[in-house]
Amino acid sequence: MERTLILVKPDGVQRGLMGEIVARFERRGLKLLGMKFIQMSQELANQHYAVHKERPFFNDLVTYITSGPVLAMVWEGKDAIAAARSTIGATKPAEATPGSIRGDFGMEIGRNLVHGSDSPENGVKEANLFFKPEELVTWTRATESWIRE
Ligand code: D4T
Repeated sequence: MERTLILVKPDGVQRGLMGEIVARFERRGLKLLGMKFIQMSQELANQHYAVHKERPFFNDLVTYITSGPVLAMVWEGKDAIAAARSTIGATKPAEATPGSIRGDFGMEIGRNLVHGSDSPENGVKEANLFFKPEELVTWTRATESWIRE
């Protein structure tokens, strides 16, 4: 089983797209383990985007992600990373496939609405960065056998 940290970024929150975005992961068949609405601190943003520290867009990235509240979630499933990333769409929304979140709602890389972990290792790492173990719920989904063989 893989885990992915999904963030509805400040633009998604401000534009009233939280419900729309959550619904897409839910309908896809991923299982929600935890969710919280938070204002990210500078420190958390620096940690979350540490891999981009040397990139020219790093400061803009931190300013953007801390510019308002975000909805942080952990979703679980077999192949959760790939499934979530295809639901999200390409990093540059102008190139994202219609039907993906960024392809349906986005225009700019600096306003790309959603974050999703890019590997199983980062999924676990990022879930642990945003959530304490007791904030993630272990539960049985009644529809499991209709989603998974
Ligand atoms: P996130 O991490 O937000 O889910 O985005 P992606 O996984 O799709 O893309 P990424 O890690 O390559 O980039 C992280 C973040 O940086 C912004 N960015 C990226 C940017 O502003 N300019 C750039 O040239 C790149 C490559 C967008 C997403």
